Amino acid sequence: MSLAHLQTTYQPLNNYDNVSIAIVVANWHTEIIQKLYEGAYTVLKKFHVGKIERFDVPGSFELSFAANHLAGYGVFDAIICIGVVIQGETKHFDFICQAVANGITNASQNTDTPIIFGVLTPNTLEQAYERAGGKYGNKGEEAAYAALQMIDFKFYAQNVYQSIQPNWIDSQIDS
Ligand code: RBF
Repeated sequence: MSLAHLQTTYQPLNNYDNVSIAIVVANWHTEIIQKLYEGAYTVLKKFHVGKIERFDVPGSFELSFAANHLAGYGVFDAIICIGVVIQGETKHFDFICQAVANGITNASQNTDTPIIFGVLTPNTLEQAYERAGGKYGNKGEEAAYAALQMIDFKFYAQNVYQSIQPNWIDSQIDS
């Protein structure tokens, strides 16, 4: 079973009227990027996300800087990064993919903001099209579902656990 099936059947839980989501778009392979962006935007609109803002950066390498910077303002509930890096074209592939994957992971953890990895890393342009509204679906849509799922995750965890004291505090008081 493909992961795409699992992700797109996630049923978003919240009311998203007050939610703000940034979509950061790397301007390489712009036709594919546009399809991924539209896929993400359509899903967010479908679930009535209150504010969707697009930011453009030169290439995928810049995605993690932009996401980290935007997350620092604390106004976005999630940030979706969209890019396409084609393996066959460049030795830069490994550098760019590693950098953006690590950069997004760090930015997400440092800012406590879900930052979604919507970066295609196929071998060929054709494989990229297949994942941007072709036979393997639209990874931009999946990125939008991932953002909503992570917003729901944070919302749930904060509501359930924020008021609960960690166990070690009880043991301090008892002793
Ligand atoms: N950016 C992408 O988003 N996708 C690419 O496939 C891509 N290929 C690149 C190939 C080369 C040789 C170079 C120099 C850059 C490439 N970039 C690509 C741009 C890169 O992410 C970044 O914007 C620039 O290196 C400027 O920091």
